[in-house]
Amino acid sequence: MLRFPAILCFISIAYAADYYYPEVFNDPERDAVYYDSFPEDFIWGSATSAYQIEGGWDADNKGPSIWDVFAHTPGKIYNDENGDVACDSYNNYLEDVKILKDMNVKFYRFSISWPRILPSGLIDNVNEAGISYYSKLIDALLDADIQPMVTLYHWDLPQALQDIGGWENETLVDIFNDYADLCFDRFGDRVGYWITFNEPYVVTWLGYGIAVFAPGINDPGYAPYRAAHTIIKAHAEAYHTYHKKYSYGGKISITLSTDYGMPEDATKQEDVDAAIRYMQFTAGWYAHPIFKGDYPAQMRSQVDMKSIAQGLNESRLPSFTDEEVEYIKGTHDFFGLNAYTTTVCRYHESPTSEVNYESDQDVYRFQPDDWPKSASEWLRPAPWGLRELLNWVKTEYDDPEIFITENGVSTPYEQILDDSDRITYYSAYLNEVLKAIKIDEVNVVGYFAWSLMDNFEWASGYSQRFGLHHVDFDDPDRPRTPKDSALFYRDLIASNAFVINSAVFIRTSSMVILFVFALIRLLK
Ligand code: PNW
Repeated sequence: MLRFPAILCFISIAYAADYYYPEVFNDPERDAVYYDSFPEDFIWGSATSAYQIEGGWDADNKGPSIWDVFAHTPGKIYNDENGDVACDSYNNYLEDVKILKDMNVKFYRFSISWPRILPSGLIDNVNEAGISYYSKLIDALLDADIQPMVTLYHWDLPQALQDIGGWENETLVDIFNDYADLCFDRFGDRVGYWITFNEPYVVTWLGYGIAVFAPGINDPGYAPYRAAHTIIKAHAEAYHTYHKKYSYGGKISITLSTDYGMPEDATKQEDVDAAIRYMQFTAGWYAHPIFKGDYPAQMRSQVDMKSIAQGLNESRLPSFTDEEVEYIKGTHDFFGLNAYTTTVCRYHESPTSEVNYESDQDVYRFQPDDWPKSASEWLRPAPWGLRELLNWVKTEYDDPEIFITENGVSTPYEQILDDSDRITYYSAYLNEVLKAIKIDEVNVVGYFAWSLMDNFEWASGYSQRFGLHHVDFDDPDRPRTPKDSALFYRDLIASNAFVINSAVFIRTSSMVILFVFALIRLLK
């Protein structure tokens, strides 16, 4: 007699909530869809980067970048594809502005190709044709009532600067500053938001550690640390230049990335520590110096300890002088965060013989097989991880203003316009952003969907599509067509909320009534 009402109770609870990935993520406490609105002034945007969309790789005196050289090297990119033409945004930028406008986004994050405006990387030879391209793009955006957020470095270093050692050469601090200064000078009156570097962790690890990205250096124990050290100083110098030399009143910061590191066994302190250490080695590597003045203590001790054990007479992780610490500390006006996925972390002691940035962490990482997939091997949707990550940033970096400067998911080349899996991803992730804002009081002020349109996905070429808009790469005009997800995003921006629909409302309320009745029966 007791059983029937008990079962009814259970069913009513299970069906009262809504889930985006009901088969895997169905914890009512953690995963149930949350209905509420975003703050009124919440910033909605979409993002791209120069090499991934522009094409025009040698147009109008542009110099070659490390990505031009890397992609032109056989065997580096899926199918030997490259960004020579990409979405041809060099010619189609008005089309880009139009599709942004159609979605009603108020912000567009794009990047400037350094060698397009400084072909050799140096300030002594400004390419006015390149300046004019970005100037026209910015004007077109402003005319359409869209604010630009400009990334100065989204990975396409002038090849001439790689020829002198790239980010391993400290002279790039001043050379980058000259480039940044030029951009502030020419565009600063019209650009309110600047990002110095996009995801330096990916630049240094994939580019200098394991050679899967340009410049293709394979030096996993040393080069990433050296390159990162230069990048952090270059960031700080550009930050100071922007605020000291100009008084535009805009904001400038850096965009960092990490997956949310989840301990495999939350009851084991060593797994909890491993997960934190992983995030310190990725985002914290840069965020700690910039927000707190120096590398994370755990990173310092791990790399120092390993270096000593390896018989080296100095740590592979360089040090900042006291003066540098002071100069770097506080060079942020917001926290730019790119977030795509979650990773499970387990403590694992790596052998001392491995002279390698990943081994330095003593962490083994994986993603469970039952998590949903995407077209990218590294990217499995696990939306609750974004809320956790936002809370981590809030706690670790003293409650900064946060822009999610990238978030999105890939689908295979073949899939065309009906991208319901992308809609599920965006719904799930944005719902977690909403929970972080409303329930946890994390100061997330804006969100940029990656990406405005399908584009050159680095070493994966065109095989993985991240776009809200489909691009036909077989057509010389590279026509853009909104996918279902673009329409979804447009509607979400218009409502600025997760609104409960009538079907869900009826189901939820009937489940509540059922629950109350079943409970009364049960208690009788
Ligand atoms: C970011 N990984 O890169 C970049 O900022 C974008 O340019 C890129 O298109 C986007 O994410 C999607 O990949 C990443 O292998 C590239 O872990 C690779 C990885 C992570 C981020």
